[in-house]
Amino acid sequence: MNISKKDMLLYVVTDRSWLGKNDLAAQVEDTLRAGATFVQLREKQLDDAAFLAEARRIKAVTDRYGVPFVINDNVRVALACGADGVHVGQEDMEAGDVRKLLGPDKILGVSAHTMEEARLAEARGADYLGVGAVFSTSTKLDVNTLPFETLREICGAVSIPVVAIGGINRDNIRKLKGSGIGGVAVISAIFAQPDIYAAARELYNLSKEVTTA
Ligand code: 3NM
Repeated sequence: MNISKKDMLLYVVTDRSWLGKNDLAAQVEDTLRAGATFVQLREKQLDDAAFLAEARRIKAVTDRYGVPFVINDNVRVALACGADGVHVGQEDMEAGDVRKLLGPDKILGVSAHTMEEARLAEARGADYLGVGAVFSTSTKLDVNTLPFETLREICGAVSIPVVAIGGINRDNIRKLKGSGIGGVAVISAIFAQPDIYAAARELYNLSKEVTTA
């Protein structure tokens, strides 16, 4: 699927760690009301049946808003729920294998942390790249932070959109200005906040500022 740079503007990645008694689909809807342009369901603990049930609930919401919906690292769940695609990391299934399973029309997103990974992912059929960690993060422990210059070089070297990820919040997002990213992918600066709508709305407005610079 052809993904445009503007689809990356505010890319939300779900996380149930802060959910408590709240409902993830309702939280995702709050981000969509605030302007989120892309949703990734990321579940590291659920079995396939629970993952699929949650995926169906979230997809019903993203469909209503006409926003692309991808599943993190689980092609079976993505195909079963009819998601728009899959996002894989470097430690997950290899991008070319995922593309074969998905076919040409679904969205394939790939995480890249170096220029080499970025070029390879594009060659293997990625539609967009998640590049990070641009700032230090405690949400994912096995990632290093990447210099601004590397982010800028990757954006200039590939012809698919790039979304920055890792530790992005209202205080540091402006530092990404001039990098060439299409937008920001965010977990804790949205889902760990008491007011999800307000947090997402602020980041949406800030991302517009940063990406039109
Ligand atoms: N991937 P937060 S950083 C899921 O660098 C993920 O590839 C990263 O969460 C990468 O917005 C990251 O809370 C965590 O920092 C992002």
